[in-house]
Amino acid sequence: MQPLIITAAMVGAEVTREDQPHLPITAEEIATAAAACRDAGASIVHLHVRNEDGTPTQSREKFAEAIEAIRAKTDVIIQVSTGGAVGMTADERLQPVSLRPEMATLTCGTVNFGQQVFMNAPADLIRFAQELQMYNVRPEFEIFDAGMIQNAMQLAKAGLVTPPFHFDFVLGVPGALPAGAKNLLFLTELLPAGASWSVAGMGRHQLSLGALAIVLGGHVRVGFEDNIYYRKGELAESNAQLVERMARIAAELERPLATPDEARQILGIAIR
Ligand code: KMH
Ligand code: ZN
Repeated sequence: MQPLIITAAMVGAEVTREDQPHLPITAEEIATAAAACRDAGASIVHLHVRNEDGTPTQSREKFAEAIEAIRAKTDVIIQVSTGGAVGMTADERLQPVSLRPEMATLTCGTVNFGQQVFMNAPADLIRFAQELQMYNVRPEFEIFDAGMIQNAMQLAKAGLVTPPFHFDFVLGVPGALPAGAKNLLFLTELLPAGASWSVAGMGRHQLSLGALAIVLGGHVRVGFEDNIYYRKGELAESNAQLVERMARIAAELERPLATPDEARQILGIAIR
């Protein structure tokens, strides 16, 4: 098995300080949380940024500020979000890509997102893939439902994404594929040979699906974007606490953790 890549999704676009008092918001808070997650065993941070008032933004400037602050503290891979928040335009969402981060997400289809719709029209998928290719940014395919794997492979067929392919299964968003062991297994069986994958389980599923992924040879995403609790009724103290727990489980299961450079190798990111 490959060494385990733990991704820390520390901020997201939806969680508020009211929901989770330890949510990092400023560039400095985000960088401090990223360094703590790296120390705890994460090799990627999935990055969203916020305005001063805590609202989500895809501002290029805000991303630049956060990336610079993270870079000053740690060697973790920075994966910017191009999903942003529901309702943002493609132009808005694509802003951080021109900063040439090592990685970015690429959501592979439209999906209900609670009572809202997370729009990713076919033409947008092509545009996002082209933009990532133009700036030499490695994509992570975000898969909210089974058909999205097919959409990702269409982009590959068109030469817009080259192997090695990396998928992230986002399971348990209301309106998308529910979280569960059988759904995760089903998705892994649909992947092209040689692809790597991780799982982002929503809420309590972050723990159980993460543990399953460790056993299956996949990778794991944890953090406040997907889950604010440590256990039922108990908020997590930090993003790093969630990373630490996953690292402990991996150690018990004798799955070594990937360093950022080992993760770069797995993901086809040139070591700079
Ligand atoms: N906030 C969600 C609507 C991504 O980062 O690429 C989209 C999202 C996916 O979080
Ligand atoms: Zn995200």
